[in-house]
Amino acid sequence: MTVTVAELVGTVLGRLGAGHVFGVVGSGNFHVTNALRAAGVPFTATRHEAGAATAADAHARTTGVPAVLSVHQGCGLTNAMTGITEAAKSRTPLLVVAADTGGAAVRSNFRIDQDALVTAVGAVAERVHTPGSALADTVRAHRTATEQRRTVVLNLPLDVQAAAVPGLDSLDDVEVPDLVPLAPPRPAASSVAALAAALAGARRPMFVAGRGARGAGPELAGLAQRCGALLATSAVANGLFTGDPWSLGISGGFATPLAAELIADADVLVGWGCALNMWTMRHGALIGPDATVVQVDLDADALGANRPIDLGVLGDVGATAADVAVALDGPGRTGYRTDDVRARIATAGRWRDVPLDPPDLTGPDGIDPRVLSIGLDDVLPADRSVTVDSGNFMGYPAAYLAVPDEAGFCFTQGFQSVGLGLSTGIGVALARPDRLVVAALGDGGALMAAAELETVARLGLAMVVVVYDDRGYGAEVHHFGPAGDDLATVVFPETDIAAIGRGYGFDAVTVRTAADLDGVRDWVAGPRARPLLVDAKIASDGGSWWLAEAFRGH
Ligand SMILES: Cc1ncc(C[n+]2csc(CCOP(=O)(O)OP(=O)(O)O)c2C)c(N)n1
Repeated sequence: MTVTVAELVGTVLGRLGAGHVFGVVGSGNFHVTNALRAAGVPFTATRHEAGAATAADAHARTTGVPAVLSVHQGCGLTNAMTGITEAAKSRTPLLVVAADTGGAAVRSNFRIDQDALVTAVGAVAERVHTPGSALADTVRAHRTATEQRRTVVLNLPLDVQAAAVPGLDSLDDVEVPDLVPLAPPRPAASSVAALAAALAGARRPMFVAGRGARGAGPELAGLAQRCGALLATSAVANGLFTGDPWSLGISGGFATPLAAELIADADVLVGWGCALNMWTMRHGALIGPDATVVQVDLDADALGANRPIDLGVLGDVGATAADVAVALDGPGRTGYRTDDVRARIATAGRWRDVPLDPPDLTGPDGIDPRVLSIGLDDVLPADRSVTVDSGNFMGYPAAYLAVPDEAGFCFTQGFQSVGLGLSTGIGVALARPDRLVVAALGDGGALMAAAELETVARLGLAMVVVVYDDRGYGAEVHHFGPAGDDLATVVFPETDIAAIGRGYGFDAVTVRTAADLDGVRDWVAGPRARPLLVDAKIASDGGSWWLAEAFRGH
């Protein structure tokens, strides 16, 4: 009896707790993927490696458990590179099991420098070097992914994969080391004292929570209550404070007018696991000229990276919030939490409370995207997860579709790539099968990822795919149109995306007016035996202001 390296690697990753494996299986990753499955890790086949990479990324973000992406050598890996880059930039703990050509196969068609490729995009290149080191190599890759929150590509050369593991007769004899869970790093006592002093002296403290604050909502809400702070999130952390009467929702380009006003008026602004980048701070416009700016982050190089800060605290967000709450002695403070502010948040805290300006644009070209989004928010069940692709349309679902909590929003925008929203929805749907996924896409992103409509239909996922169809690359149309540029490269004839959806096995509704949302209502009320595609033909908004804002940074 022998055990191959491929069998060992899959088994070890399964025993180490991989959550789910996504991939496109070819000869090079066939055995290792089956070993993962045999070790109890569920496998999902997508129709393109790009879809597998992003579904794995979204699954890991939603569950907090590292996911696995399995790809063929060479072209399987290159097909997955955009999703791998997104995961690497977003510090997703993701393990990519990548077949690689054998060391002597120097003329193989599949041969590329896989280490250089993945290193170039910010992932960590790891390798199973020899049959004898396979266990240690695999454990090391897993530790880097989980403990350092990195996207790690574990290259598996075909010759090493096929070799027998020396001295191992049965997979039952594999001794996988127990990994010691690491406590979240606590901040220095001097940093805790300095932040407590800043908050004690604040009249209008404001907390903006980012990706690094996910999971620490209760600690932050508790501290905010003690010091009288208002709460907001970056787009990626949307949902963290859902239901809190002092929450302003998303800070930045998607912020409501009230949120923007109150954030800009803060005298102490604390970014918790939040980069305070151009998106979240509107190029700094949301930071008052005299505001004291504090940043709390696990990574030293994140502190002050985008905006000048007055205080940087190195530490885990939850641990820091808990320690500062202890240091803030005495009775709780009113701070920003006045009756007036509370009443204003209650009446104008959500985008749907803000009167449409300009008024409803619904006309011959289609439905106003705001009216569409508000209508969908009304019709679709509240127990939902929302994923959003990139494009001019992207603020509408982010701003108007309420989410129940932070797991209810997954925003794969670290690389700002069009085409990831649908596969993000697949990963989230498998991570949270109890919820309906609403995947909001532009027509560009929808058609770029269309192959994964088959995956959604085949798996029978509880999903509504909403396509904001403006018959073109709206972001470009609105950016270049006003200057009189030739737009022939970025406009397209109308496509019957509903018919495409039906072809893949979806129910589908074409929406041109608010009345057409009855078709969505009927689907929600029915058995929902098949996923739904909403092909919304939208009227032009003349260019969304958050995108105009973003282009200032290009
Ligand atoms: C992979 C990729 N290619 C190109 C771009 C540049 N780009 C940004 S937005 C956009 C248009 C997207 O069109 P669509 O999905 O229909 O959304 P819309 O802007 O029309 O709302 C393009 C091509 C990008 N961000 N990512």
